[in-house]
Amino acid sequence: ETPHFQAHSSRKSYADANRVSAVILGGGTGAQLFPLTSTRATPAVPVGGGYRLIDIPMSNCFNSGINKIFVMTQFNSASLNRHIHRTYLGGEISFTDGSVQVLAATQMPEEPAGWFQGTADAIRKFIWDYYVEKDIEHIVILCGDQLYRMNYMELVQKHVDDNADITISCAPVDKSRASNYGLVRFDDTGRVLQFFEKPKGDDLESMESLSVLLYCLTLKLLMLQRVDTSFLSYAIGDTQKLPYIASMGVYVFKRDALLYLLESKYPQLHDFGSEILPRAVLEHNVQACIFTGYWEDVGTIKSFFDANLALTEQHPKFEFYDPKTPFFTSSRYLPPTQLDKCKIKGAFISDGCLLSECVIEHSVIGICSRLSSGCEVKDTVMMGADFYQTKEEALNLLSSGKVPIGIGENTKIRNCIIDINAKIGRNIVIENSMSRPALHSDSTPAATADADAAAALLTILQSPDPA
Ligand code: ADQ
Ligand code: ADP
Repeated sequence: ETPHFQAHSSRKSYADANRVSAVILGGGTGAQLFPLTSTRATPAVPVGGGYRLIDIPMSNCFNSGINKIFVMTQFNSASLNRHIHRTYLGGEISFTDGSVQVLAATQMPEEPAGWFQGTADAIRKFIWDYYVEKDIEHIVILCGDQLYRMNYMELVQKHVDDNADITISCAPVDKSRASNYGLVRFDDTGRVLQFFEKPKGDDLESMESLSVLLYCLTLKLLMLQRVDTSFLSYAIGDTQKLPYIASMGVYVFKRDALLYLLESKYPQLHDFGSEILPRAVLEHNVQACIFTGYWEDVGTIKSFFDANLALTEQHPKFEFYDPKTPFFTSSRYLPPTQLDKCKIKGAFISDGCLLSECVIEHSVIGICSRLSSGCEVKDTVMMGADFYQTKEEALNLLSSGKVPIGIGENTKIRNCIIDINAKIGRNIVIENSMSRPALHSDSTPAATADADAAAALLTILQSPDPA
Protein backbone atom coordinates (compact mmCIF):
# COMPACT_ATOMS: atom_id res chain seq x y z
CA GLU A 1 0.00 0.00 0.00
CA THR A 2 1.14 3.50 -0.74
CA PRO A 3 1.44 5.54 2.42
CA HIS A 4 -0.47 8.84 2.50
CA PHE A 5 2.52 11.04 3.03
CA GLN A 6 5.52 12.19 1.15
CA ALA A 7 8.64 10.07 1.09
CA HIS A 8 11.33 11.40 3.38
CA SER A 9 14.42 12.24 1.34
CA SER A 10 16.52 9.96 3.48
CA ARG A 11 13.98 7.17 3.77
CA LYS A 12 15.78 3.90 4.14
CA SER A 13 12.92 1.56 4.78
CA TYR A 14 9.20 1.43 5.06
CA ALA A 15 7.72 0.76 8.43
CA ASP A 16 5.89 -2.54 8.52
CA ALA A 17 2.67 -2.57 10.52
CA ASN A 18 3.15 -6.28 11.20
CA ARG A 19 6.19 -5.42 13.24
CA VAL A 20 4.38 -2.91 15.40
CA SER A 21 2.29 -3.58 18.45
CA ALA A 22 0.08 -1.05 20.17
CA VAL A 23 -0.55 -0.68 23.87
CA ILE A 24 -3.60 1.28 24.91
CA LEU A 25 -3.28 2.77 28.39
CA GLY A 26 -6.81 2.28 29.52
CA GLY A 27 -6.75 4.26 32.70
CA GLY A 28 -5.15 4.39 36.08
CA THR A 29 -7.40 4.61 39.08
CA GLY A 30 -10.00 6.24 36.85
CA ALA A 31 -10.18 9.07 39.38
CA GLN A 32 -10.48 11.81 36.79
CA LEU A 33 -13.55 10.30 35.18
CA PHE A 34 -15.07 9.18 38.46
CA PRO A 35 -17.93 8.36 39.02
CA LEU A 36 -18.28 7.21 35.40
CA THR A 37 -15.51 4.76 36.23
CA SER A 38 -16.92 3.60 39.55
CA THR A 39 -17.96 0.21 38.23
CA ARG A 40 -16.39 0.04 34.80
CA ALA A 41 -12.93 0.41 33.33
CA THR A 42 -12.18 3.79 31.72
CA PRO A 43 -12.05 2.42 28.14
CA ALA A 44 -15.62 1.17 28.55
CA VAL A 45 -17.03 4.65 29.24
CA PRO A 46 -19.64 5.45 26.57
CA VAL A 47 -18.95 8.41 24.29
CA GLY A 48 -20.73 10.06 21.35
CA GLY A 49 -24.04 8.27 21.82
CA GLY A 50 -23.13 4.69 21.03
CA TYR A 51 -19.35 4.35 21.09
CA ARG A 52 -17.06 3.45 23.96
CA LEU A 53 -13.77 5.26 24.62
CA ILE A 54 -11.82 2.19 23.55
CA ASP A 55 -13.31 2.45 20.05
CA ILE A 56 -11.19 5.48 19.30
CA PRO A 57 -7.68 4.04 19.67
CA MET A 58 -8.90 0.61 18.53
CA SER A 59 -10.39 1.96 15.32
CA ASN A 60 -7.33 4.13 14.72
CA CYS A 61 -5.16 1.01 15.09
CA PHE A 62 -7.39 -0.99 12.80
CA ASN A 63 -7.46 1.79 10.17
CA SER A 64 -3.67 2.10 10.44
CA GLY A 65 -3.16 -1.61 9.81
CA ILE A 66 -1.83 -2.32 13.32
CA ASN A 67 -3.36 -5.55 14.52
CA LYS A 68 -1.54 -6.56 17.69
CA ILE A 69 -3.17 -4.61 20.43
CA PHE A 70 -2.97 -4.69 24.21
CA VAL A 71 -5.40 -2.81 26.40
CA MET A 72 -4.17 -2.07 29.92
CA THR A 73 -6.87 -1.52 32.50
CA GLN A 74 -7.04 -1.31 36.24
CA PHE A 75 -9.81 -3.77 36.35
CA ASN A 76 -11.25 -6.09 33.85
CA SER A 77 -14.81 -4.92 33.59
CA ALA A 78 -17.46 -7.10 32.06
CA SER A 79 -18.72 -4.33 29.81
CA LEU A 80 -15.25 -3.72 28.38
CA ASN A 81 -14.66 -7.35 27.55
CA ARG A 82 -18.11 -7.78 26.14
CA HIS A 83 -17.65 -4.74 23.94
CA ILE A 84 -14.23 -5.77 22.67
CA HIS A 85 -15.41 -9.27 21.88
CA ARG A 86 -18.55 -8.14 20.13
CA THR A 87 -16.85 -5.45 18.13
CA TYR A 88 -13.38 -6.60 17.30
CA LEU A 89 -13.26 -10.33 17.76
CA GLY A 90 -15.67 -12.29 15.71
CA GLY A 91 -17.92 -9.38 14.73
CA GLU A 92 -17.83 -7.86 11.28
CA ILE A 93 -14.42 -6.44 12.00
CA SER A 94 -11.96 -9.20 12.43
CA PHE A 95 -8.29 -8.70 12.80
CA THR A 96 -6.69 -11.00 10.28
CA ASP A 97 -3.74 -12.58 12.07
CA GLY A 98 -4.29 -10.03 14.79
CA SER A 99 -5.03 -10.11 18.44
CA VAL A 100 -6.55 -7.91 21.08
CA GLN A 101 -5.71 -8.66 24.66
CA VAL A 102 -7.02 -6.98 27.77
CA LEU A 103 -4.39 -6.93 30.48
CA ALA A 104 -5.79 -6.02 33.87
CA ALA A 105 -3.79 -4.87 36.89
CA THR A 106 -5.91 -6.91 39.22
CA GLN A 107 -4.45 -10.05 37.71
CA MET A 108 -1.34 -9.48 39.78
CA PRO A 109 -2.07 -10.53 43.33
CA GLU A 110 1.38 -9.66 44.65
CA GLU A 111 0.83 -5.94 44.02
CA PRO A 112 -0.60 -3.81 46.81
CA ALA A 113 -4.20 -3.10 45.80
CA GLY A 114 -3.32 -4.43 42.38
CA TRP A 115 -2.90 -0.98 40.86
CA PHE A 116 -0.38 -0.21 38.19
CA GLN A 117 1.66 2.55 39.75
CA GLY A 118 1.84 4.70 36.63
CA THR A 119 1.87 4.51 32.86
CA ALA A 120 5.43 3.18 32.57
CA ASP A 121 4.84 0.73 35.38
CA ALA A 122 1.75 -0.58 33.63
CA ILE A 123 3.76 -1.15 30.45
CA ARG A 124 6.64 -2.70 32.36
CA LYS A 125 4.40 -5.26 34.08
CA PHE A 126 3.44 -6.85 30.80
CA ILE A 127 6.43 -5.85 28.74
CA TRP A 128 7.18 -9.35 27.54
CA ASP A 129 3.65 -9.81 26.29
CA TYR A 130 4.21 -7.18 23.64
CA TYR A 131 7.07 -9.14 22.16
CA VAL A 132 5.55 -12.58 22.13
CA GLU A 133 6.31 -12.47 18.48
CA LYS A 134 9.97 -11.69 18.39
CA ASP A 135 9.90 -9.57 15.28
CA ILE A 136 8.11 -6.64 16.93
CA GLU A 137 10.30 -3.58 16.30
CA HIS A 138 8.21 -0.68 17.52
CA ILE A 139 5.64 -0.21 20.23
CA VAL A 140 3.00 2.46 19.89
CA ILE A 141 1.75 3.66 23.28
CA LEU A 142 -1.68 5.25 23.30
CA CYS A 143 -4.04 6.87 25.76
CA GLY A 144 -7.50 5.47 26.13
CA ASP A 145 -9.24 8.76 26.79
CA GLN A 146 -8.80 10.98 23.75
CA LEU A 147 -10.89 11.90 20.76
CA TYR A 148 -8.96 12.11 17.47
CA ARG A 149 -8.41 10.32 14.20
CA MET A 150 -4.82 9.41 13.37
CA ASN A 151 -2.96 7.04 11.12
CA TYR A 152 -0.42 5.70 13.59
CA MET A 153 1.69 4.20 10.82
CA GLU A 154 2.46 7.70 9.54
CA LEU A 155 3.85 8.41 12.97
CA VAL A 156 5.81 5.15 12.98
CA GLN A 157 7.14 5.91 9.50
CA LYS A 158 8.42 9.28 10.64
CA HIS A 159 9.96 7.57 13.65
CA VAL A 160 11.76 5.13 11.32
CA ASP A 161 12.85 7.92 8.96
CA ASP A 162 14.32 9.86 11.88
CA ASN A 163 15.91 6.74 13.30
CA ALA A 164 14.34 7.87 16.57
CA ASP A 165 14.38 5.94 19.81
CA ILE A 166 11.15 7.62 20.81
CA THR A 167 8.74 9.75 18.80
CA ILE A 168 6.19 11.87 20.60
CA SER A 169 3.08 12.98 18.79
CA CYS A 170 2.49 16.63 19.72
CA ALA A 171 -0.18 19.26 19.30
CA PRO A 172 -0.06 23.05 19.64
CA VAL A 173 -2.11 24.27 22.62
CA ASP A 174 -3.02 27.60 24.16
CA LYS A 175 -1.80 28.96 27.45
CA SER A 176 -4.95 28.28 29.43
CA ARG A 177 -4.60 24.55 28.92
CA ALA A 178 -0.83 24.21 28.58
CA SER A 179 -0.33 23.29 32.24
CA ASN A 180 -2.44 20.17 31.80
CA TYR A 181 0.05 18.60 29.45
CA GLY A 182 3.60 17.49 29.06
CA LEU A 183 5.25 20.26 27.02
CA VAL A 184 8.19 19.87 24.68
CA ARG A 185 10.84 22.08 23.16
CA PHE A 186 12.79 20.85 20.19
CA ASP A 187 15.59 21.94 17.87
CA ASP A 188 15.47 22.56 14.16
CA THR A 189 15.79 18.89 13.35
CA GLY A 190 12.70 18.08 15.41
CA ARG A 191 14.76 16.53 18.17
CA VAL A 192 13.25 17.10 21.59
CA LEU A 193 15.60 19.01 23.89
CA GLN A 194 13.34 19.30 26.86
CA PHE A 195 10.24 17.57 28.14
CA PHE A 196 8.41 19.14 31.04
CA GLU A 197 5.35 17.46 32.53
CA LYS A 198 2.57 19.92 33.40
CA PRO A 199 4.75 22.97 34.16
CA LYS A 200 3.27 25.90 36.06
CA GLY A 201 4.26 29.54 36.59
CA ASP A 202 7.78 30.39 35.45
CA ASP A 203 8.36 26.84 34.30
CA LEU A 204 5.40 27.22 32.01
CA GLU A 205 6.70 30.50 30.60
CA SER A 206 10.01 28.84 29.88
CA MET A 207 8.30 26.30 27.67
CA GLU A 208 6.66 28.89 25.46
CA SER A 209 7.81 28.31 21.94
CA LEU A 210 7.15 31.56 20.17
CA SER A 211 10.63 31.91 18.79
CA VAL A 212 11.00 32.28 15.07
CA LEU A 213 13.16 29.22 15.09
CA LEU A 214 10.45 26.98 16.40
CA TYR A 215 8.05 28.67 14.15
CA CYS A 216 9.91 27.83 10.98
CA LEU A 217 10.64 24.45 12.31
CA THR A 218 6.99 23.71 12.92
CA LEU A 219 6.30 24.61 9.32
CA LYS A 220 9.20 22.47 8.18
CA LEU A 221 7.92 19.49 10.13
CA LEU A 222 4.49 20.01 8.74
CA MET A 223 5.85 20.03 5.24
CA LEU A 224 7.80 16.87 5.85
CA GLN A 225 4.56 15.23 6.73
CA ARG A 226 2.82 16.85 3.78
CA VAL A 227 -0.10 17.86 5.88
CA ASP A 228 -2.93 19.72 4.25
CA THR A 229 -1.18 22.99 3.39
CA SER A 230 -4.13 25.08 4.44
CA PHE A 231 -2.88 24.39 7.94
CA LEU A 232 0.24 26.40 7.20
CA SER A 233 -1.70 29.60 7.14
CA TYR A 234 -3.64 28.44 10.16
CA ALA A 235 -0.37 27.81 11.96
CA ILE A 236 0.97 31.22 11.07
CA GLY A 237 -2.21 32.88 12.24
CA ASP A 238 -2.42 30.87 15.40
CA THR A 239 1.06 30.63 16.83
CA GLN A 240 0.13 33.53 19.04
CA LYS A 241 -2.90 31.67 20.27
CA LEU A 242 -1.29 28.26 20.51
CA PRO A 243 2.22 29.01 21.67
CA TYR A 244 2.92 25.72 23.43
CA ILE A 245 3.65 22.32 21.96
CA ALA A 246 2.03 19.60 24.05
CA SER A 247 2.69 15.91 24.10
CA MET A 248 -0.47 14.05 23.17
CA GLY A 249 0.60 11.12 25.31
CA VAL A 250 0.93 9.15 22.05
CA TYR A 251 4.41 7.70 21.73
CA VAL A 252 6.32 5.33 19.45
CA PHE A 253 9.20 3.50 21.09
CA LYS A 254 11.85 1.43 19.45
CA ARG A 255 11.52 -1.90 21.16
CA ASP A 256 15.08 -1.86 22.46
CA ALA A 257 14.81 1.68 23.78
CA LEU A 258 11.66 0.79 25.70
CA LEU A 259 13.25 -2.30 27.18
CA TYR A 260 16.39 -0.42 28.11
CA LEU A 261 14.58 2.47 29.77
CA LEU A 262 12.05 0.40 31.71
CA GLU A 263 14.13 -2.58 32.71
CA SER A 264 17.78 -1.52 32.86
CA LYS A 265 18.04 2.22 33.18
CA TYR A 266 15.03 3.28 35.27
CA PRO A 267 13.46 0.20 36.81
CA GLN A 268 12.39 2.32 39.78
CA LEU A 269 10.51 4.99 37.79
CA HIS A 270 6.82 4.52 37.13
CA ASP A 271 5.58 7.29 34.91
CA PHE A 272 6.43 8.34 31.36
CA GLY A 273 5.33 11.96 31.50
CA SER A 274 6.73 13.01 34.84
CA GLU A 275 9.72 10.72 35.17
CA ILE A 276 10.99 8.83 32.15
CA LEU A 277 10.56 11.20 29.20
CA PRO A 278 12.22 14.23 30.86
CA ARG A 279 15.29 12.03 31.41
CA ALA A 280 15.14 10.11 28.14
CA VAL A 281 15.39 13.28 26.02
CA LEU A 282 18.83 13.92 27.48
CA GLU A 283 20.37 10.75 26.16
CA HIS A 284 18.16 9.38 23.41
CA ASN A 285 17.05 10.52 20.02
CA VAL A 286 13.54 11.65 20.95
CA GLN A 287 11.63 13.29 18.11
CA ALA A 288 8.52 15.46 18.06
CA CYS A 289 5.92 15.01 15.37
CA ILE A 290 3.27 17.70 15.09
CA PHE A 291 -0.27 16.47 14.66
CA THR A 292 -2.54 18.95 12.93
CA GLY A 293 -5.91 17.28 13.14
CA TYR A 294 -8.59 17.53 15.81
CA TRP A 295 -7.42 16.16 19.12
CA GLU A 296 -9.16 16.38 22.45
CA ASP A 297 -8.24 14.84 25.74
CA VAL A 298 -11.51 13.62 27.27
CA GLY A 299 -9.92 12.27 30.43
CA THR A 300 -11.68 14.57 32.87
CA ILE A 301 -15.41 14.95 33.50
CA LYS A 302 -15.39 18.52 32.22
CA SER A 303 -13.48 17.81 29.00
CA PHE A 304 -15.50 14.65 28.45
CA PHE A 305 -18.74 16.59 28.80
CA ASP A 306 -17.61 19.46 26.55
CA ALA A 307 -16.24 17.17 23.82
CA ASN A 308 -19.45 15.17 23.72
CA LEU A 309 -21.58 18.28 23.43
CA ALA A 310 -19.26 19.70 20.77
CA LEU A 311 -20.34 16.82 18.53
CA THR A 312 -23.78 18.40 18.31
CA GLU A 313 -22.55 21.63 16.74
CA GLN A 314 -23.67 22.38 13.25
CA HIS A 315 -20.15 22.05 11.89
CA PRO A 316 -18.46 19.84 14.44
CA LYS A 317 -14.69 19.81 14.50
CA PHE A 318 -14.72 16.07 14.90
CA GLU A 319 -16.93 13.48 13.27
CA PHE A 320 -17.12 9.83 14.03
CA TYR A 321 -17.98 8.94 10.50
CA ASP A 322 -15.49 9.01 7.68
CA PRO A 323 -15.92 6.48 4.89
CA LYS A 324 -12.20 5.72 4.66
CA THR A 325 -11.46 5.63 8.35
CA PRO A 326 -14.67 4.98 10.23
CA PHE A 327 -14.83 4.48 13.96
CA PHE A 328 -16.12 1.05 14.80
CA THR A 329 -18.36 0.03 17.58
CA SER A 330 -20.42 -3.00 18.36
CA SER A 331 -23.28 -3.56 15.93
CA ARG A 332 -26.34 -3.90 18.05
CA TYR A 333 -29.04 -4.31 15.40
CA LEU A 334 -31.24 -1.73 17.08
CA PRO A 335 -34.42 -0.42 15.52
CA PRO A 336 -34.47 3.19 14.35
CA THR A 337 -35.34 5.83 16.88
CA GLN A 338 -39.06 6.47 17.20
CA LEU A 339 -40.05 10.11 17.58
CA ASP A 340 -43.43 11.61 18.18
CA LYS A 341 -44.07 15.37 18.38
CA CYS A 342 -40.57 16.20 19.56
CA LYS A 343 -38.73 19.49 19.36
CA ILE A 344 -35.07 18.86 18.73
CA LYS A 345 -32.37 21.46 18.30
CA GLY A 346 -28.68 20.63 17.89
CA ALA A 347 -28.63 17.06 19.12
CA PHE A 348 -27.15 13.66 18.49
CA ILE A 349 -29.89 11.03 18.68
CA SER A 350 -28.65 7.44 18.67
CA ASP A 351 -30.48 4.31 17.57
CA GLY A 352 -33.23 2.58 19.44
CA CYS A 353 -34.62 5.59 21.32
CA LEU A 354 -38.27 6.18 22.18
CA LEU A 355 -38.90 9.91 22.29
CA SER A 356 -42.35 11.32 22.67
CA GLU A 357 -43.52 14.91 23.00
CA CYS A 358 -40.24 16.07 24.43
CA VAL A 359 -37.78 18.90 23.93
CA ILE A 360 -34.11 18.14 23.33
CA GLU A 361 -31.51 20.85 22.94
CA HIS A 362 -27.75 20.76 22.62
CA SER A 363 -27.54 17.20 23.92
CA VAL A 364 -26.22 13.78 23.09
CA ILE A 365 -28.91 11.14 23.46
CA GLY A 366 -27.39 7.68 23.63
CA ILE A 367 -28.73 4.38 22.34
CA CYS A 368 -32.04 3.09 23.71
CA SER A 369 -32.92 6.28 25.58
CA ARG A 370 -36.55 6.75 26.61
CA LEU A 371 -37.95 10.23 27.13
CA SER A 372 -41.57 10.55 28.21
CA SER A 373 -43.96 13.30 27.28
CA GLY A 374 -43.24 16.76 28.56
CA CYS A 375 -39.55 16.03 29.17
CA GLU A 376 -36.97 18.69 28.51
CA VAL A 377 -33.33 17.76 28.16
CA LYS A 378 -30.80 20.51 27.55
CA ASP A 379 -26.98 20.67 27.56
CA THR A 380 -26.89 17.06 28.61
CA VAL A 381 -25.01 13.90 27.75
CA MET A 382 -27.41 11.01 28.14
CA MET A 383 -25.72 7.67 27.63
CA GLY A 384 -28.90 5.68 27.17
CA ALA A 385 -29.34 2.03 28.00
CA ASP A 386 -27.46 -1.09 27.12
CA PHE A 387 -30.57 -3.02 26.23
CA TYR A 388 -33.79 -2.23 24.48
CA GLN A 389 -36.79 -1.86 26.76
CA THR A 390 -40.01 -1.94 24.75
CA LYS A 391 -42.89 0.46 25.34
CA GLU A 392 -44.86 -2.45 26.70
CA GLU A 393 -42.19 -3.39 29.21
CA ALA A 394 -41.97 0.21 30.37
CA LEU A 395 -45.76 0.38 30.79
CA ASN A 396 -45.79 -2.86 32.74
CA LEU A 397 -43.17 -1.52 35.11
CA LEU A 398 -45.09 1.70 35.57
CA SER A 399 -48.35 -0.09 36.29
CA SER A 400 -46.67 -2.13 38.99
CA GLY A 401 -45.32 1.04 40.60
CA LYS A 402 -41.78 0.69 39.32
CA VAL A 403 -39.69 3.18 37.41
CA PRO A 404 -38.54 2.17 33.95
CA ILE A 405 -35.18 3.11 32.49
CA GLY A 406 -35.24 6.58 31.03
CA ILE A 407 -36.81 9.87 31.99
CA GLY A 408 -40.33 10.22 33.35
CA GLU A 409 -43.05 12.67 32.31
CA ASN A 410 -42.50 16.42 32.60
CA THR A 411 -39.00 16.07 34.02
CA LYS A 412 -36.55 18.81 33.14
CA ILE A 413 -32.85 18.16 32.98
CA ARG A 414 -30.00 20.49 32.24
CA ASN A 415 -26.20 20.28 32.45
CA CYS A 416 -26.12 16.63 33.36
CA ILE A 417 -24.35 13.47 32.43
CA ILE A 418 -26.87 10.65 32.68
CA ASP A 419 -25.10 7.34 32.89
CA ILE A 420 -26.29 4.13 31.27
CA ASN A 421 -29.53 2.54 32.47
CA ALA A 422 -30.36 5.42 34.83
CA LYS A 423 -33.98 5.60 35.94
CA ILE A 424 -35.29 9.10 36.47
CA GLY A 425 -38.79 9.76 37.74
CA ARG A 426 -41.42 12.19 36.57
CA ASN A 427 -42.08 15.83 37.43
CA ILE A 428 -38.62 16.60 38.69
CA VAL A 429 -36.10 19.24 37.81
CA ILE A 430 -32.38 18.53 37.79
CA GLU A 431 -30.75 21.72 36.75
CA ASN A 432 -27.70 23.61 37.84
CA SER A 433 -27.96 27.30 37.99
CA MET A 434 -24.70 28.02 39.75
CA SER A 435 -21.31 27.93 38.16
CA ARG A 436 -19.42 26.33 41.03
CA PRO A 437 -17.92 23.21 39.53
CA ALA A 438 -18.78 20.27 41.73
CA LEU A 439 -19.91 16.76 41.10
CA HIS A 440 -22.91 15.08 42.48
CA SER A 441 -23.36 11.39 42.03
CA ASP A 442 -26.71 9.95 42.87
CA SER A 443 -26.74 6.25 43.20
CA THR A 444 -30.39 5.80 44.04
CA PRO A 445 -32.49 4.32 41.28
CA ALA A 446 -34.77 7.31 40.94
CA ALA A 447 -32.66 10.41 41.12
CA THR A 448 -34.26 13.48 42.55
CA ALA A 449 -33.08 17.02 42.49
CA ASP A 450 -31.62 18.04 45.81
CA ALA A 451 -29.67 20.94 47.19
CA ASP A 452 -26.34 19.47 46.15
CA ALA A 453 -27.47 18.87 42.63
CA ALA A 454 -28.79 22.36 42.32
CA ALA A 455 -25.48 23.79 43.44
CA ALA A 456 -23.41 21.74 41.07
CA LEU A 457 -22.48 22.88 37.61
CA LEU A 458 -22.68 19.41 36.30
CA THR A 459 -24.68 16.57 37.76
CA ILE A 460 -23.97 12.92 37.14
CA LEU A 461 -26.93 10.60 37.37
CA GLN A 462 -26.32 6.89 37.65
CA SER A 463 -28.20 3.73 38.26
CA PRO A 464 -26.62 1.68 41.09
CA ASP A 465 -24.96 -0.52 38.54
CA PRO A 466 -24.01 1.26 35.31
CA ALA A 467 -22.81 -1.13 32.64
P1 ADQ B 1 -2.25 12.56 31.74
O1 ADQ B 1 -3.37 12.06 30.89
O2 ADQ B 1 -2.59 13.50 32.83
O3 ADQ B 1 -1.11 13.18 30.84
P2 ADQ B 1 -1.77 10.02 32.95
O4 ADQ B 1 -2.74 10.22 34.05
O5 ADQ B 1 -0.47 9.37 33.24
O6 ADQ B 1 -1.39 11.37 32.31
O7 ADQ B 1 -2.54 9.24 31.81
C1 ADQ B 1 -2.05 8.88 30.54
C2 ADQ B 1 -2.92 7.77 29.99
O8 ADQ B 1 -2.61 6.55 30.63
C3 ADQ B 1 -4.40 7.95 30.20
O9 ADQ B 1 -5.08 7.35 29.12
C4 ADQ B 1 -4.67 7.20 31.47
O10 ADQ B 1 -6.00 6.79 31.55
C5 ADQ B 1 -3.71 6.04 31.33
N1 ADQ B 1 -3.15 5.55 32.59
C6 ADQ B 1 -2.67 6.29 33.60
N2 ADQ B 1 -2.19 5.51 34.56
C7 ADQ B 1 -2.39 4.24 34.14
C8 ADQ B 1 -2.13 2.97 34.70
N3 ADQ B 1 -1.56 2.88 35.88
N4 ADQ B 1 -2.49 1.89 33.99
C9 ADQ B 1 -3.05 1.97 32.80
N5 ADQ B 1 -3.32 3.14 32.21
C10 ADQ B 1 -2.99 4.25 32.87
C11 ADQ B 1 -0.57 12.42 29.77
C12 ADQ B 1 0.93 12.70 29.62
C13 ADQ B 1 1.13 14.16 29.24
C14 ADQ B 1 0.34 14.45 27.99
C15 ADQ B 1 -1.11 14.11 28.21
C16 ADQ B 1 -1.91 14.27 26.94
O11 ADQ B 1 1.61 12.38 30.82
O12 ADQ B 1 2.50 14.42 29.04
O13 ADQ B 1 0.50 15.80 27.63
O14 ADQ B 1 -1.25 12.75 28.59
O15 ADQ B 1 -3.26 14.07 27.19
P1 ADP C 1 -43.11 7.41 45.08
O1 ADP C 1 -43.59 8.76 45.46
O2 ADP C 1 -43.84 6.28 45.69
O3 ADP C 1 -41.61 7.25 45.08
P2 ADP C 1 -43.41 8.27 42.41
O4 ADP C 1 -44.35 9.39 42.70
O5 ADP C 1 -42.02 8.56 42.03
O6 ADP C 1 -43.47 7.21 43.59
O7 ADP C 1 -44.04 7.36 41.31
C1 ADP C 1 -45.37 6.97 41.35
C2 ADP C 1 -45.81 6.69 39.96
O8 ADP C 1 -45.27 7.66 39.07
C3 ADP C 1 -45.33 5.37 39.46
O9 ADP C 1 -46.17 4.32 39.84
C4 ADP C 1 -45.38 5.64 38.01
O10 ADP C 1 -46.65 5.42 37.49
C5 ADP C 1 -45.02 7.09 37.85
N1 ADP C 1 -43.63 7.23 37.45
C6 ADP C 1 -42.55 7.21 38.23
N2 ADP C 1 -41.44 7.31 37.53
C7 ADP C 1 -41.82 7.39 36.27
C8 ADP C 1 -41.12 7.48 35.02
N3 ADP C 1 -39.78 7.45 34.97
N4 ADP C 1 -41.81 7.57 33.90
C9 ADP C 1 -43.16 7.61 33.95
N5 ADP C 1 -43.86 7.50 35.06
C10 ADP C 1 -43.22 7.38 36.21
